Amino acid sequence: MITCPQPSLPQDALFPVLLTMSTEEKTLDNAVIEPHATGVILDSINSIEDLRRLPTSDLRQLATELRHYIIETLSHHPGHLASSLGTVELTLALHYVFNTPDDKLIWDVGHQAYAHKIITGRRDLFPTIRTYGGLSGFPRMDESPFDAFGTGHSSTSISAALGMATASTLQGNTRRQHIAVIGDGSMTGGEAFEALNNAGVSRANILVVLNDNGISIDKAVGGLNRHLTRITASPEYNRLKEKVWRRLGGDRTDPQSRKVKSLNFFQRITFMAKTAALGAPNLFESLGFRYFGPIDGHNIDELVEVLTQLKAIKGPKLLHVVTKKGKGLRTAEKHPVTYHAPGLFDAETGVQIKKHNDGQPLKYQDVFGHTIVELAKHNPTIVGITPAMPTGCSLNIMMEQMPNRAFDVGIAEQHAVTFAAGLAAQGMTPFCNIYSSFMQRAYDQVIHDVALQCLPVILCLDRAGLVGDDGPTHHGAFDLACLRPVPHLTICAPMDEHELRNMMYTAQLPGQGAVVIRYPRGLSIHPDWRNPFEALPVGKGRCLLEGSEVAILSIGHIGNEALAAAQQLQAEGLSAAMYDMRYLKPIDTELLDTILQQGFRRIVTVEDGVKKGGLGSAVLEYFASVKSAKPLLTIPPVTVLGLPDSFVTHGAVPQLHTDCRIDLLSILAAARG
Ligand SMILES: Cc1ncc(C[n+]2csc(CCOP(=O)(O)OP(=O)(O)O)c2C)c(N)n1
Repeated sequence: MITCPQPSLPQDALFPVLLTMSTEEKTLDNAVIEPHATGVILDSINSIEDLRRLPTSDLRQLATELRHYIIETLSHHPGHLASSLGTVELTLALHYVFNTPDDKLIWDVGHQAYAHKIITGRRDLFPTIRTYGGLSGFPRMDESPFDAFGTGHSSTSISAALGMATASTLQGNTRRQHIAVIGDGSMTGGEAFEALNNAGVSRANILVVLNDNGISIDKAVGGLNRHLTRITASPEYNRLKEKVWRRLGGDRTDPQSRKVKSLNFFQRITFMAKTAALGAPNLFESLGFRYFGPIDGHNIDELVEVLTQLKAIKGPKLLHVVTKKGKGLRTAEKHPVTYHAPGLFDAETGVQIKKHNDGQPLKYQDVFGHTIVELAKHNPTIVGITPAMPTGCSLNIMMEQMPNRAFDVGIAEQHAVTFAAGLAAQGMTPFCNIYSSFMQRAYDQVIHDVALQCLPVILCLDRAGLVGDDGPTHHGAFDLACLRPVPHLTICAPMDEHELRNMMYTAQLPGQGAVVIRYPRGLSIHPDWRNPFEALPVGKGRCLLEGSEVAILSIGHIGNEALAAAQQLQAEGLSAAMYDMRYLKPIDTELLDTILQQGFRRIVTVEDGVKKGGLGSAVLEYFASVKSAKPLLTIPPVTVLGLPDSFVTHGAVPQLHTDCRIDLLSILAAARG
């Protein structure tokens, strides 16, 4: 781990001021990036000191060059485009004004931090972003001292900033600044509210920068979104703030101004005026934050001015900036959902370069999306739930066709699960679709609100297994191991999309209880995905290839690799059997008994979750119990293949599978012994 440099004293405090922005100013221009933006200034930024040496008048050009570099690079090295384009000016202003890395800058989620990476000494490595051995797509504390906190999952930044601010106080450092940059989508996450609630009554020296682009990955949802829209769109609100300021005769360029000194009085009046204009108190002020804004997050001069002034204000404060997601690339501005992470695209036109999918199987997520609609047409109790990932998990198909029965609840995994439990308690059949790694957030809700209550919630865990470029924050590594000990759960994983459909069909049949179905990111197997539904025998595995010398047992999509290995071994003359266990819980002990009776020389288990606690563990536990009941029975050696007891880096999935020894060659090697 990289240690942070010793803190140095921040610049002298300037003076506090409230700024406002007229609605005219707030209309963001729609300019595309200047076509010939060269990297003259950017090329000269080799350290943060280089940035701080620039005259403010150069920052605008630097922003243009940064945008150009991000667009150009991501056009052939795919990544999170639109969010990072929206924060270019904000990034420059924050680093220009604050004394990073001593001042702590925390990016929520971190998918918008590309400009931050580029100007903090990682410019030349930027083309390696999200590739194996290259830069991470998210801030990582071991990558740079400027990455004050590792992120990837949303809504953590305010908690982390508050923790750091509290530590600074306890350590006698009252000058250090702690800044959390959080999007309006991430602000809907419960943890962000918990942190606001805590920070608002503290004296912690933190600045929350609310980056309001009016959108999450998909359309923003919920009451907070309405509240922010009312603030940013209310001409009355902004006019009133301006009026109060003028009436006080405020001169924000004069730090000695009598009116500036009467800031508290001014703030009180402003607060009352804003409350009257909004018809409700400003949420953040109600929670104890000093609220500033909204200001134009693309006006770098104003950002620098405001941030400079905010530096001098102690205690919890929130600056509301309005930005445009995809800023600078017209197609991305127009289609921010698609351009959140567009894959390859033409840097000049922004047009996506799509691979031809003709004859290819569907993605698992799309099979889920179509299948839930198909099932819901026949079963009126079925509803769909997603915490902010309707496009990612394809629940948007149901949201379009059955808008009353499909719910995007915001970035709120815990709420999503308990909301599902409530629906189930009233006789509905909820399919709650959550990415495997985000489900970790809702572990207690699964235990306490679903399993303990014996409620028939169907949890569909998308992106299970290694997801590739997003890396350790996003790998679905732990679901099998962490859910297996939970009573009352049925846990299964399909080897292909036909199985996924059948598992979904089976799960919604009466009397099934709580069911977890986990499946991976990416393409399924068969071009013809729409098989007729078939009820599966719950807790039963199947033998896909008979053999007598070696048995390979697997669960889920990785079973295709296991099957290929068994077939290759047979072709080589080694009699390998292959079993798709299908269900981790209840595990098919009858099948395991049969496997033991066959007298295999060796058994190999394969899974794309952590080894500790997953399929291999379940098999070993069962074999140990059999052995203790029948001491004379011979148990063959069992090799467990799965993810190691360490976090797996980012990179292409095949490479990561090789590293983790769950690729074809590793399975072959383990089976040969
Ligand atoms: C716990 C968790 N749930 C879901 C996600 C997936 N996710 C990544 S970015 C994002 C949207 C964030 O919206 P916002 O904060 O407004 O930032 P923007 O993308 O608009 O810049 C979501 C839902 C996540 N990273 N973490």
